[in-house]
Amino acid sequence: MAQQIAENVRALGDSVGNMSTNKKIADLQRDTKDSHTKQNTTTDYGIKVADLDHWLKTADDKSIGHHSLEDQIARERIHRFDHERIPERVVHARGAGAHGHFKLYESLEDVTMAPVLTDTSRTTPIFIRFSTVQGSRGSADTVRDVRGFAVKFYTEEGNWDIVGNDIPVFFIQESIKFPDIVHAVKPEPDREVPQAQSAHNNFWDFVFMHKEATHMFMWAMSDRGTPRSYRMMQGFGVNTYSLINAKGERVFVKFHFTPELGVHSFMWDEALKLAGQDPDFHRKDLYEAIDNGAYPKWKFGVQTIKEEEQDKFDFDILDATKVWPEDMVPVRYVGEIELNQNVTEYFPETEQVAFCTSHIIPGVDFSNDPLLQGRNFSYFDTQISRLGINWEELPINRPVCPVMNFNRDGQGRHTITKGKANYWPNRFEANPPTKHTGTPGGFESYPTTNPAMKKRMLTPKWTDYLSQAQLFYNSLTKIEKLHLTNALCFELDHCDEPIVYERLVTRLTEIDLELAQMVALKVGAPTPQEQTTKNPGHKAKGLSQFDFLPEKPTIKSRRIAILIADGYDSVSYNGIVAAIKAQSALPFTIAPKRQAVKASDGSSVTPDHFLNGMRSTMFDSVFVPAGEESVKTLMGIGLARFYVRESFGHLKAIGAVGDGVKLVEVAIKEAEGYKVASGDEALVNWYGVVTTTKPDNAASPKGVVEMVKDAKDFIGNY
Ligand code: HDD
Repeated sequence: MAQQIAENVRALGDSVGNMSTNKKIADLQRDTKDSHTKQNTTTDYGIKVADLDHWLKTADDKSIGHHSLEDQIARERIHRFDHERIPERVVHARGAGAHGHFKLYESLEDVTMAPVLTDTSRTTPIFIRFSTVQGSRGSADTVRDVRGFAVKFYTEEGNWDIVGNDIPVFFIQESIKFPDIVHAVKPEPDREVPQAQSAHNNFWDFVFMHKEATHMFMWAMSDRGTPRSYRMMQGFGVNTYSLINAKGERVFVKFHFTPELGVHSFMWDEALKLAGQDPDFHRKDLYEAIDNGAYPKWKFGVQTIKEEEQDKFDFDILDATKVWPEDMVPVRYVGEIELNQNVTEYFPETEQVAFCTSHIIPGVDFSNDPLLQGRNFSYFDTQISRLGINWEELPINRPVCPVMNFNRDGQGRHTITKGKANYWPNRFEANPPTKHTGTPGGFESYPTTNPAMKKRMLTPKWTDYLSQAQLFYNSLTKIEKLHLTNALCFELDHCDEPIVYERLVTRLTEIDLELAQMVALKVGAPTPQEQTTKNPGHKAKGLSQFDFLPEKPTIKSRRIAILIADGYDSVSYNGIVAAIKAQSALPFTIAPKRQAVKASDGSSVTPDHFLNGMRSTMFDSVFVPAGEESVKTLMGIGLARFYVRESFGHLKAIGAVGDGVKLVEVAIKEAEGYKVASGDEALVNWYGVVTTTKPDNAASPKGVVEMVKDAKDFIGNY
């Protein structure tokens, strides 16, 4: 089945992987070898090995005696194994990565001289690593957390890294506080709990004590904290960088990546269950989509502000706890990234890839964003403890353009450099610097003037901590607000020190009284009576994720469960499978058993999974084909009824044909007002994870939004 799906989707493929011409993939071939060959095993120093099963020891036919330390082959294997682990990343330890490319379709030469952003004929190889922040390397994918979105562009002018997140703002303004926020969110030091959760005293204590974190925690508690897929979330560079054009002029810039499939999230209940049912859900989802030819794509855009306009905003444009509202500074979309090749081996690629915010190219420069300035120190530094000083020679990290420097030695040095010139200047005039010519040559920092006073401070503009937290909350739809409220209730309920949840409720009272009252009720804090800071009710576009539904509704790459049992109707079953494939989505047959299931006409199919093997949470949608006997069997199985009811509770599209409708009706009968779609038209109108059994409601993004609004009471009570 999986192979059929892959072929089907590939045949339909609307995108060309361009793998053969990807310069980075070609570069990695230098270090890639195939282990599935008949080549004999050797030791690490190359001799062939005669026995891989026994340690050299004294032995005769009756008994075995002492092991011999002499066995250099056994010792080499154990030594090698003992040192396989390297320190995991101090944050963002759990991640998944893939290769792809960046294509520019509109030149940005008015604002930058970087050819990767001006030359529309170029295709630039990229590697992206997505991650969670809090959990360890072995933690679950679907937990509530910020997601990392780190992009390495292998440009002809050197590597350029945008080390971003799926949320456009950050918890703190100054990087000196980074160890505190990370200590506070990570497991508490006495018992090392909780894992991959922000729902604990230390985190909420920290964010209360840092009012500047309010905006970011509102984002993290919104549905952005539980993405449906890495492929369905936005990416933001977060920090303010600069772009420099050929005339030497500067603009400030923020980078954006917006997914072609739209922004979609799990409901909290789904995310919670999936963390147990399949901790690798996001990792597998990325792999599965790329493997099936459904290549994830994002539009790449920039927001720019001219130097002379930098002071015209209420906030400081260098403050990473603030967005630049899109109504004030529109996003200019100029290119596209696509991921089209999975990694060959996780460790040398996804684990050893190392990003640095300081990796910029001529035409891009930093700003005085205090968070960015600190990050520029931290990333290089952390790679040294993780990978050693020669980490930039590792295959995944080395640039595709020539590298020449005076580096020598250090642990794990690979390059062998001929000649005597290991310093500059030298008598051979070897490896001179490149003059900066206005077009990209040698990197030169943009010249700026700075205040003369040396002080530990920020200016008063940085102390407005609440306006954008209010702006964000005001801009959400009702259902998003409800989800955010529920998330805060869950998190604060996990805090057992009253000072923590009571104080946090007072902070919420500065954002929205109703929100604060609801949370107080659920978490056991005193109910606040009045809003303590005025909320002027401003809204902005680009904050609600409903502003990022796909331009064309699509079910491409969505996973659809088809429930059958013996006696199913092969016509409706085959029909739905074909229709799903025709939409480049993935059908999975689920039955009470995994052995062949017989149709009423005598044909049969082997299911992909049995009911308990893959629960409804693993799918975006459920369909029940016709077949009297099949449906009767399913109706008699509690888990089958629960499958449909749980999907309904998670607002997934549910479709049924013929007798299949009975199962759907039985399963969701307690939710009055929802009609069950029947007939072939149901599929045609299935768009997205949040839809209804009413086909006409689900036919457009607007319909989806309306439906979500309609359904809010049901979700609220779920
Ligand atoms: Fe960071 C990793 C994103 C602030 C210090 N960070 C890391 C990764 C991402 C981010 C996506 C994982 C990269 C990968 O996949 O290998 N970090 C951010 C964003 C921030 C941010 C969007 C706010 C704008 N980070 C930040 C600060 C500091 C760090 C203020 C320290 C001063 N971050 C690190 C680090 C990590 C890291 C300790 C751990 C592993 C690594 O760098 O390579 O250096």
